[in-house]
Amino acid sequence: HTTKKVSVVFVLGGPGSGKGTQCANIVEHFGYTHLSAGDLLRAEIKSGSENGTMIQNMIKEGKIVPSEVTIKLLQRAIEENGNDKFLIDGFPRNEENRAAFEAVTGIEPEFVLFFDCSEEEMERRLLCRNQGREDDNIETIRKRFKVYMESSLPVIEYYNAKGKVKKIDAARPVGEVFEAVKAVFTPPSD
Ligand code: UP5
Ligand code: MG
Repeated sequence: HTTKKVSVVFVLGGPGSGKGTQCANIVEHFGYTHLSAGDLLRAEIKSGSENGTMIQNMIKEGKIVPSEVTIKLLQRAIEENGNDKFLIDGFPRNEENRAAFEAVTGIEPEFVLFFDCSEEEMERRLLCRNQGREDDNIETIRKRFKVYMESSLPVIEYYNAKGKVKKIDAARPVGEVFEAVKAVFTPPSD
């Protein structure tokens, strides 16, 4: 188990729903540390690690990287950081990710922030992102949507059944989405 006592929010939603964009805003306003599982995996490819080629191939196919790889990266990032509040963006992506993370780290999320957006809008955003991501082409985007529907949505359903999901309409402009996000992180005043 992770020895540190930490507070974790899972930030979930389809490819292009705005997880990274909104996490940057949350960091600025609420003092969390942002850990994007996808960014950690892409950094692992760049570092030339022994798993790099495997990770690269899986991302190109829109497939979910074996959980022990992703969990190790997340756990290391948590332990190396002085903060005790983390946004974990884009993880867990399937039931096995979820169960393994809980078993290995002993961490349960405070809540799950869920960015709900139509596939049509997500596709539009990904196709005009233009940041050179190898998975932002229409063939891979379709595969990512399929994996999201089949494997990732059930994780959101799991937490929804536990009353832990804060659902945000993410199809609106960035500023409007952040207004809704702020309300989730701001304790009610009386
Ligand atoms: N944009 C954002 N918000 C907008 C708004 N409200 N209105 C208009 N435009 C908006 O946004 C995407 C684009 O849309 C940007 O250009 C942005 O400016 C614009 P972004 O904030 O980047 O969306 P995000 O949800 O973060 O999209 P991303 O593509 O990162 O989501 P994915 O979940 O697909 O990507 P991730 O990096 O998490 O994973 C990539 C791959 O890694 C996976 O497919 C998988 O192969 C692998 N992976 C694992 O195997 N395991 C993991 O645990 C994690 C990843
Ligand atoms: Mg992202």
